[in-house]
Amino acid sequence: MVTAAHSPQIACDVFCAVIDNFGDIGVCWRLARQLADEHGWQVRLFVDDLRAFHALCHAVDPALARQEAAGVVIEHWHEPSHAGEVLQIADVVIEAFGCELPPVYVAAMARRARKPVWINLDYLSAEDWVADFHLRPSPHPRFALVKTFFFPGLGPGTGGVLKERALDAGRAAFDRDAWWRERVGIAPPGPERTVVSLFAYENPAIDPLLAQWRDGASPVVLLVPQGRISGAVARFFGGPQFAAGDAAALGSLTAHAIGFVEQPHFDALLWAADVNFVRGEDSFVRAQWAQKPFVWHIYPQSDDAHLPKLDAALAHYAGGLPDAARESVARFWHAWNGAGTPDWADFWRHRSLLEARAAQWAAELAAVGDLAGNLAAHAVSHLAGNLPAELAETPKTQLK
Ligand code: TRH
Repeated sequence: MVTAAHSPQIACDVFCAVIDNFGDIGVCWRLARQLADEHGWQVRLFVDDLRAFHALCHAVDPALARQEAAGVVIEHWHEPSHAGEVLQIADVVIEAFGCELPPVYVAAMARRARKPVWINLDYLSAEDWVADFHLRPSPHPRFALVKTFFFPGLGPGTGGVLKERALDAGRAAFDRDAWWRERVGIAPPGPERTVVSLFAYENPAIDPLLAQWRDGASPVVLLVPQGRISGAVARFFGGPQFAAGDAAALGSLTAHAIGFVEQPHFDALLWAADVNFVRGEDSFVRAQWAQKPFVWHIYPQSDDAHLPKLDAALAHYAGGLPDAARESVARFWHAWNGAGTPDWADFWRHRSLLEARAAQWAAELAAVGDLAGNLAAHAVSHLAGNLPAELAETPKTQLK
């Protein structure tokens, strides 16, 4: 197999259109940094919404057309036709989530002597069909170009999900005590308290769940990054808002609102909690690497197209649990995604099984390989094949 670890000088352009929230840019930013850091690629990231990006990386200035952060060149993709200040075509072109490349860029790709490797990076789905469609080629209708569909997934035969090489070492070195003092301003809760992190969309199931935590026999400490669920938490406690630095308590429940942090600091929240409520795509993946029990608020799609995806993820992750625990996880996830009322006691009585499964599942998922590494290996092997015979001996830097 061709490995991508020693492929310096590969130029890669990633195009990202922000549809909603932080997931599109969240995935692209993580991938771009990984390709630059771990594979030595020269990466340019074209993004149409720099404000969402700024939330994940404060160094990104929404006013700038071109800038650099974390070793990645960032271009504000301000019009559909914009393709960078100087039209240079990269060796590897990644079009994220079906965003359409500027036509002028595609035409220039077709003129390039050495055709770029063109990848359409799709959204993550754990469904079975993904392995059949992963790496399927799609010839361009007019140009001599082939686009390859690259599907993230949770099972063998898919592109896997993103995982930085240093992630597990960072998790092992995590200083829980320091994190609590710095981020929440208190000492970490003792083992008699269950710490829950809550990153979610607006969700009608939040009220019964908060009430169960309030009325439960064992104390719960809730950490809420400021965002779309904050209003509901504020209403529950009877306050006007629940903004970073706010805290509230009712019965057995204590809640702390914390600020939205830059992306590399997000994992620490998951490591600091006993159970993580996550959403969308990227935080869902990070919760799996955190090796803690977790609950997924999937991104809702029209016609309930997200429900089979939820069940497919459950089949992978919860499939390794004994029947009662598996059914309880499925019930709780379904309720958190609109079908029924969540029953915390029913879910959390399986805590030790869920903790054991979380570690086991992370190992199973790691066997699929890291998405950036899988993508880089695919690109490197295809780049060699794309070299025209008359240029085979030409140094790569002269091919641009
Ligand atoms: O923000 P999201 O809901 O994004 C969604 C999904 O990706 C969905 O699949 C997609 O279709 C839709 O957008 C358009 O959830 P996600 O994917 O978890 O992205 C959130 C990002 O925010 C993730 O990279 C983690 C990051 N984050 C921080 O960097 N700091 C924080 O404090 C928090 C809470 C999150």
